[in-house]
Amino acid sequence: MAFESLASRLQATFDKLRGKGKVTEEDVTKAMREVRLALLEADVNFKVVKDFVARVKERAVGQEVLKSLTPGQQVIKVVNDELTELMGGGQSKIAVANRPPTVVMMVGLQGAGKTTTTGKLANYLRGKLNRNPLLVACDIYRPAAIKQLEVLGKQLNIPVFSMGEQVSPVEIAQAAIAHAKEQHLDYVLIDTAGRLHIDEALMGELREMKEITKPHEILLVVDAMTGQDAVNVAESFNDQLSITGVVLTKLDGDTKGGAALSVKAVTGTPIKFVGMGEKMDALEPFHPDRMASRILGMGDVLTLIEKAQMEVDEAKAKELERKMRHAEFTFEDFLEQMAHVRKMGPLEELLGLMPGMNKMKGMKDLKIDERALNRVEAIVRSMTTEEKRHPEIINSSRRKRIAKGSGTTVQEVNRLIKQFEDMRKMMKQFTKMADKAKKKGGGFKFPFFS
Ligand SMILES: Nc1nc2c(ncn2[C@@H]2O[C@H](COP(=O)(O)OP(=O)(O)OP(=O)(O)O)[C@@H](O)[C@H]2O)c(=O)[nH]1
Ligand SMILES: [Mg+2]
Repeated sequence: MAFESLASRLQATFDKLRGKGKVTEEDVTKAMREVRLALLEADVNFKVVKDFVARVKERAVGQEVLKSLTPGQQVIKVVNDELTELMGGGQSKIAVANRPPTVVMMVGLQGAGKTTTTGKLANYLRGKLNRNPLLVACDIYRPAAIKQLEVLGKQLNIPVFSMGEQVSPVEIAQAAIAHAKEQHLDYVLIDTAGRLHIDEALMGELREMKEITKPHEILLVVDAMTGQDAVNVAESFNDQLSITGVVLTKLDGDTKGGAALSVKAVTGTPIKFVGMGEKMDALEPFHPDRMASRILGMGDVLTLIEKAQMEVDEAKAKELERKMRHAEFTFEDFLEQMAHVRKMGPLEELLGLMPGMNKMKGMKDLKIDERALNRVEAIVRSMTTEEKRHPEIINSSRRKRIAKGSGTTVQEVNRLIKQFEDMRKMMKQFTKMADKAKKKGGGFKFPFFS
């Protein structure tokens, strides 16, 4: 996980403060020394660290903290606020033109993830913002670059505009914008060529494209894994092009995180999105506040809630709760739940978002066995509708058939049915306890839904 070592160092520092009834200036100084080292080690820009620590210290040592009731907590809050501020404060959204189409230029060094991000962004715009994007192939230099974008377009079912390799990128971009107007497409995403280093030829071409197409947004794509270099690259691109936003890719890798923390402070340009993987749905809007609390180990509860809400609609959840209470939960519901869980993303990732989870011993190495899940699902899918609704009818010959149909063993089928029955029993018991407590006027809460 990205930020892992920074997060654990900061958390260790603050664990010492958290318990304190009183925090002295010396405590703060000591903690800040540790914070400073942790940030530097995470590859955060030197000057950014210096300013950051100075700001936190000033606020933390001030009256505001020392007179408060839980000073330890207050210091952590100051750090949280300042970290959030460092990354841009609020969320910076993608530009929308008053008159469509909104033109977005994607720029960056070779291999940063421009083309992939262009595809992801189109997918995001259509899926989350209900827009009609057009992908534009302006990388005429790298062999197969056009093809790469066309493949993504096909996969996403989003149109791709290309004119081959003989027409200049600027002309292609112009023609694409005209085409988008004609077709009433509202976003034009221009994928440009990358270079190994920042060179005059590349910048000249990008400046010309900017001049002529007047983009509403110039998104610089940088690879988070490159640490300080990412920030230097951002600075140069910003000097030359006045970029409007940054997309930080490969945050799913184990980057130390320095780039995410320095980019805004150094360039004045906010991070708008982060790339969390190679797949087309692995692009997330960047929320500085959530990232800060994630680094400080408060868990990205908001992201978690949002993910869950997106997938499970409330009425369904209510119905499910009712079923659980009355132990009417069937294997059909079970399948549906599993589909929801899967849609929310890899289980390890979800667990990582829960407060405290990333701190638990062994969590780092925990790999939820997706294969075991697949087998469970196969078993349930091999049941007839009747069996799914009334598991009690599944006798031994049916078990054999289910095992065969799902490519598993009778033992596995037995185990699953046993677990399922146990769960139903448990549900019944909780319901009884809840009813009793209610009669007594007690405050018992159903454990799964509070
Ligand atoms: N893990 C991970 N890989 C990514 C991410 N974004 C891009 N990649 C991978 O990075 C590699 C390069 O991505 P491209 O999109 O081709 O990069 P580019 O900037 O267009 O490269 P050029 O066109 O050669 O300049 C590909 O293998 C992508 O799958 C990300 O967020 N996470
Ligand atoms: Mg590319």
